[in-house]
Amino acid sequence: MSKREFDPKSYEAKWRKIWDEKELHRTDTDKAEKKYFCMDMFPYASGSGLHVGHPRGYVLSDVLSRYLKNKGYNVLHPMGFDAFGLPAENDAIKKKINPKISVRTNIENFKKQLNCFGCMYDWDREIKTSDPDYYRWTQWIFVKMFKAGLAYRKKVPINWCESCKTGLANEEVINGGCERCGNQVVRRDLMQWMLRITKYAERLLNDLDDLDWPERVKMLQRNWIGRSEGAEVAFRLISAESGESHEIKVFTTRPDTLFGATYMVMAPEHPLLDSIMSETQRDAVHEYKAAARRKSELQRSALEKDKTGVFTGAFAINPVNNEKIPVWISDYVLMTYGTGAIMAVPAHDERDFEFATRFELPIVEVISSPDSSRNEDGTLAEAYAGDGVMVNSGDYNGMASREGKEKITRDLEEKGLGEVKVNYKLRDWIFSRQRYWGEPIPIVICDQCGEVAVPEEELPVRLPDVEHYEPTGTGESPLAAISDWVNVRCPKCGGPAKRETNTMPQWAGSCWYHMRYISPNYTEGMADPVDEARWMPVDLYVGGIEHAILHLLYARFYQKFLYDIKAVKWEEPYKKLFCIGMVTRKSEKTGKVEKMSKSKGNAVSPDEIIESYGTDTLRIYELFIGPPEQDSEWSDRGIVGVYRFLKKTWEMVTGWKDNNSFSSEESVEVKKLRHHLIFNITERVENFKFNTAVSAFMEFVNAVSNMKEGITHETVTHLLVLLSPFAPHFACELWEYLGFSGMVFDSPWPAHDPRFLEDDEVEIGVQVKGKFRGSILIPSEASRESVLEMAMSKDFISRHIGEGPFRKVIYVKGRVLNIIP
Ligand code: ANZ
Ligand code: ZN
Repeated sequence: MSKREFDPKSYEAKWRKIWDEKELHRTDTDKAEKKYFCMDMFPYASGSGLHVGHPRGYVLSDVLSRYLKNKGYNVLHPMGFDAFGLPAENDAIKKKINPKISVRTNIENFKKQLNCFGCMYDWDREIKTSDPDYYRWTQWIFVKMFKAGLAYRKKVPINWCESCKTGLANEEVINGGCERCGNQVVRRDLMQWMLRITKYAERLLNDLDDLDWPERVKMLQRNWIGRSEGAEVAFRLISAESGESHEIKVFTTRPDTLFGATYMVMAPEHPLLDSIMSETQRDAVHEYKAAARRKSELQRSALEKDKTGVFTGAFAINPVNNEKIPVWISDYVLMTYGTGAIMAVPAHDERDFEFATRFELPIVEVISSPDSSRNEDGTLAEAYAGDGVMVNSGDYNGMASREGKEKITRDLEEKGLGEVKVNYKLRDWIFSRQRYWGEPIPIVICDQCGEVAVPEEELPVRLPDVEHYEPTGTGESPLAAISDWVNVRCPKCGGPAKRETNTMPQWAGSCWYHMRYISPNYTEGMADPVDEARWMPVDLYVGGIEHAILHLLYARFYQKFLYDIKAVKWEEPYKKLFCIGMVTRKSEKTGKVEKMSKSKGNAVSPDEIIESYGTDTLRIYELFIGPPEQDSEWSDRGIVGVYRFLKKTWEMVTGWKDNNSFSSEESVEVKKLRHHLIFNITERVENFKFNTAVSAFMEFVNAVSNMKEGITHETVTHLLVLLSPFAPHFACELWEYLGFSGMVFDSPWPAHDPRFLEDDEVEIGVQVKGKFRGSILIPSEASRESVLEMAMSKDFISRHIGEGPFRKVIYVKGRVLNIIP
């Protein structure tokens, strides 16, 4: 019989076809015992296609899914497309093709590529967020939120991207730039739909504790939600001109420093400002307000920025000591946090200290601590923000600041001048986009009735076809120009009304898509309640860290809302999250090692790799490239190495068959190697150490490929079963070549026998310059380095050789060590 060369192209597509015909990847959601829901973050349907960085996560989740399926789990491993939103629309505009069409072709291409990765996706469950049957439910959720008072319309200053010509959510502004295009974001007042995510702040924060998520992601969410506990304290505010008295509240995390409040600062946008400032300061205040408008909140709150401000001419009364303190405005105080005004305590707050130094305002130390840093004259050299003992604080002197914080708050509470208060950094979610390619917001605006939800049975509100889909830049979406779509009857009173023409943001469709996969064709609701109860939550979710506070926070918010209205049974969507590291590569343009991307000119196409080396080589290399949670650099040599490994394995296995060299009994040596392999692969897959799992295969093949006997059918069966999640085509082809019955996937996952894992000990002779100096006992599998180390620890060796390094060390495995110092 002639030798079969290793030629992945000759069999990979064939096997995918067979899997399809056998419907191997269909999941029967009626069978929910031992369920495992394994999901990847679905790709944007943008036009750039996939590069080899993308499948890193897809391969990881697929190997795990295949492994669990083999172990008897009922695995749901779906895939879909995030088809609405900016990435898809910007791509369409660039190509001058209507997004309706370009998205369809992009998805076809994506699917072709995805299919070549050999993943076990159940395509019957494919989701596209731009399908009317899908976005009907995205709109339905919005209507429910509207009815629950969680969706509301408000004129707010928003982050506006001049280049994308749309408003953005706070989460979409990264270091002051647009999340999509990097353009600097400016402020603009627009009537916006908002979602009251702040109502869920406490639960979003607390429930993080129970999630099996990377600590890094939980920390990012905690900081973004930004809970601070303190007090709201009422000051009296005296108008400069009329002498009229107002009440103004400040939020402070340090009520214990109240005696050190030497001035007050209001945000330049504070509504009381106009009624309290003095005539003489009016011009300066207005000028300052105008300047502040031009800055983003991020710029304003940067710690290192020079502090600016203007005196208002008015004074406030400190409630604890009745002292009259000046009221200033400064842009480091934000109108959107706390109450928009602060009591400034320069001795103990860094920003206040800088401000007071600059404007020569008094600094009164009220917390004393040996840790504060001082000038030679004993005054504070910088703000001391820690705890200590209260001083200059009347009756509270001598009290520990922690206690004082509670006592002052209680005392103020009794006098009706303050109360305990918790604040969050989290803001409501700006939910309107002035763009075409998104879910229409299902609201009608009527002169008589105001905002009226489109009746649920009339959903979806379909996105109309348009000629001009480009953003207008006027603050209105292109939908506003389609008058026969815009003008409707009010669902409530039947009078003339207009549709809302803004669309939903990118993230709307991905907030709940996991549930649609469970029952993709269900028409009675967003998800079949029986199946949802059985299949949620998602057991493993794999994706990039860049979604830590966008998608992953929004999806948790949606889930909690849907839970509250009893639309779903589960309160958290994703039980375990795995964040996959990026694939990097040296850019030909810049020479720097950067995240792989088309625009950086350092992308490698998976199509080319598959063409030259086959899918299984790509799959294994994606895992072998490095620890999966870390960024790893692509290497062409690495790919060749993996290809050689598979080729060697191929030649080894076909050689056994061709030469009829299988033994009837496995040798002890092979048995040990096999059980080590079973143990290592199982343990490493379960713990997401996929890169070292690949090394274990390589070591095994290196060890057995030279053996002439002691290999049995069991040896090779187990090797192929273990390999099958990693290299499914390869394993299927060899399985067939060996004439084994059924499919490799149906063969049970082997179990290791711990008795064969223990290393034997052997005695070896140790020589120095070829002269025998004594024997030592070592584990038979010990490496050369560890044998040398063990030898050096023996007195009868070390006295002849010194400490090294040595000219030469020769180790004949299990026999003899010869050291030449
Ligand atoms: C007096 C004080 C004394 C403060 C002290 C701190 C230290 P976090 O932790 O971020 O919640 N603050 C309150 N509202 C503000 C606003 N709208 N813009 C800018 N700063 C504001 O910080 C709360 C603290 O930030 C508050 O506590 C307040 O300054 C300031 F030794 O009040 B503190
Ligand atoms: Zn009406």
